[in-house]
Amino acid sequence: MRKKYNVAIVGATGMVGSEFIKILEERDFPVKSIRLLASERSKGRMLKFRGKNSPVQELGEGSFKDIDIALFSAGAGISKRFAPIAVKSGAIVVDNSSAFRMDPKVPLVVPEVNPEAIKKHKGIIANPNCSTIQMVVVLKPLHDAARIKRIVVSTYQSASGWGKEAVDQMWQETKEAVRLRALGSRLRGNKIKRVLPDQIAFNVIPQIDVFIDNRYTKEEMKMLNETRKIMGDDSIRVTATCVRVPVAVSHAEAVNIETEKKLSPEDAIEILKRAPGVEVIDDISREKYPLPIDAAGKDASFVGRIRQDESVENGLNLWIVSDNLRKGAALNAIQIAELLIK
Ligand code: 3JN
Repeated sequence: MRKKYNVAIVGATGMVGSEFIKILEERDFPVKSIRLLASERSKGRMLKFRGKNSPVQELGEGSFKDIDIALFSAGAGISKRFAPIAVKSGAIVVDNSSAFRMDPKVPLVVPEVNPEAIKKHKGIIANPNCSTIQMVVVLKPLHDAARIKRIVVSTYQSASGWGKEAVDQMWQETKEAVRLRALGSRLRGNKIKRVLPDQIAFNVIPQIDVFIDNRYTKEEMKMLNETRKIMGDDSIRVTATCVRVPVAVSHAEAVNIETEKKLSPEDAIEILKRAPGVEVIDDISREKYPLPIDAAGKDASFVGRIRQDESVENGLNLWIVSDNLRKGAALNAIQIAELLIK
């Protein structure tokens, strides 16, 4: 009989938490028992797992007794405090926050890209940032074929990347703007709770996470540092501009790469059609390309608009879209857990 595992979800009531539950069910992960953990606020709420109600418990130091695998998605602060406690209790932690991603002792894993890195884990495995995951799934096979020297990426990130409250903000603002027929101007004097840096309805915001000394945001620097670590190549140059757009689910990215060897768009399409975790949607004669509303709820990193960058010797442009709550978070973490138990 297949071995089964006691699984804990930290942040069970969040948007990624719900995806964890759904994907464990969908993929028939060998779960012996599930422990749903969240803050005191959610204590006692009931969530369904495999048709059975399970109570949400308050996260505490004793939460990890007998747990084999703990999936964390409750922010870096919670991970820093509780992941080491979980490991001490004998669990292996797959952490969705930035807390340990750049720790040289912690593997940062995208199963399609660097599955071998997982072997070096000492109890914690980090799940990369959503924007990084969907990009490297597509770029790794191109890197293997032609060596990527430089990446220039602009993101179009959905509200759910920041969580439920950001989606609520977008929803409330949208209703208010429509009510006032104020689609082309700022909403004023409303009482809508704002968690994003500004109004997101009928707007785009060139800020994700906070600014740091070099005038970039943390999200932009995560894309640089994490890409190098996952691809195992510190020579790749990366520059990112991360933008919030009024989309609920799925991040999109306009990606420009410069390669050492020449790759035609046709070569790239052939390589990507065979790449694990990638789906090519690139039929311009029928005006087909990946869209956030189509990627939502799916597993792949979708790529299209593949074309030559004619401004340089060896360059390509790509458009990459993926469900940020799934491949960008819960699905990637569960694929890591699947590697662990294999
Ligand atoms: O906003 C997005 O689309 C992605 C946000 C990710 C995020 C938000 C707050 C804290 C992270 C992350 O995964 O890097 C963190 C964090 O863990 O630092």
